[in-house]
Amino acid sequence: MGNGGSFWLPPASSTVAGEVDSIFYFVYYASVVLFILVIGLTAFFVFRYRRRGGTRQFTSGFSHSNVMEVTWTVIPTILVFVIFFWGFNGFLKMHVAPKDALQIKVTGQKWFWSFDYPSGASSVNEIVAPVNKPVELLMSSKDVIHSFYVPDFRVKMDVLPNRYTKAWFEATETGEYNLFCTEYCGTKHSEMIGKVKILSELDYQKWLEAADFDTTIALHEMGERLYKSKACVTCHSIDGTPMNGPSFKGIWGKTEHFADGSSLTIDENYIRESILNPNAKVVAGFQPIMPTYQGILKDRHIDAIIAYLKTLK
Ligand code: HEC
Ligand SMILES: [Cu+2]
Repeated sequence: MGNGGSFWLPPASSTVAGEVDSIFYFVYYASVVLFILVIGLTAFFVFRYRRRGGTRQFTSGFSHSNVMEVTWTVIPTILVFVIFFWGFNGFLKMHVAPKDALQIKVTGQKWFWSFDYPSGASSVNEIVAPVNKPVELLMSSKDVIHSFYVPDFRVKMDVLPNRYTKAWFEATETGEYNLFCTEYCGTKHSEMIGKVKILSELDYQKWLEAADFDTTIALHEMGERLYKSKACVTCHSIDGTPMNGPSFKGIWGKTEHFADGSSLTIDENYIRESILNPNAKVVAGFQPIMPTYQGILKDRHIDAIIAYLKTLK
């Protein structure tokens, strides 16, 4: 046992792993003891009562022994009960996430994993979570059945299409852990391998902030992604058609008129204000239904959206 793992089990790096391992070792050592007892006695009797010399020896008429029958009924029954209640208790613990768990959405599809975080960030093939904090996984599949398995956490749960399944873990150490798909899901099943990256709370927050901000692509492309992923697309078109909100087509530099009769030329500060405090100025002819993105979009995201809006001539 212990964190280095053993011949039988990988390192134990989650809060439930210790108990899973204890039950495993209990069953394992009980089996070893019974194996030695049964095979040992068999071997001993075979030797002790082997045929010797020319004369045949017979035992006296012997039908049964109450003491032995009660013993070999009661002891295994107790063992089975212990394993059942211990295991059932552990099963419940592993299936009911603590109330304050952080929820991460897990999506399996041929042949990779994707993850969505409460902040709106997302990642592919690498699930990032803070240490010493319960994390609940809400899982579904886009195609066939997959299975989410992190050996070091002793967490394993099927991921199904058309249904949500849940699992949870609380990592006890920072580091990187293997994530496997353990349900054969097609030709590249064996390559459906990911990582669980456990960070300190601080690093996790930093990661979240950076996660939504890919530095390998241009700012306006990032803005376009955010336009789609942050649901702007449900209320704002880019082809000039007004929807719940005004279209973004040609928005840059145009003069906007507001419900209170005032007007201004659309610039960076106005867009920033529209995103963080949408009701400060309500565009004439529209309802003040835009949600605030305060706390959801960071400054960098707003920069990206502004860059994108500038491209929509
Ligand atoms: C639920 C619908 C809805 C969503 C989602 C939404 N908006 Fe809006 N938005 C509106 C409405 C309605 C208005 C006009 C009323 C107002 O000014 O509050 C508006 C106005 C705006 C304006 C001012 C437009 C103009 O022509 O003056 C900007 C800029 C804007 N939204 C940006 C965004 C961005 C960026 C997102 C996504 C991060 C977003 N909105 C998501 C409904 C929405
Ligand atoms: Cu799979």
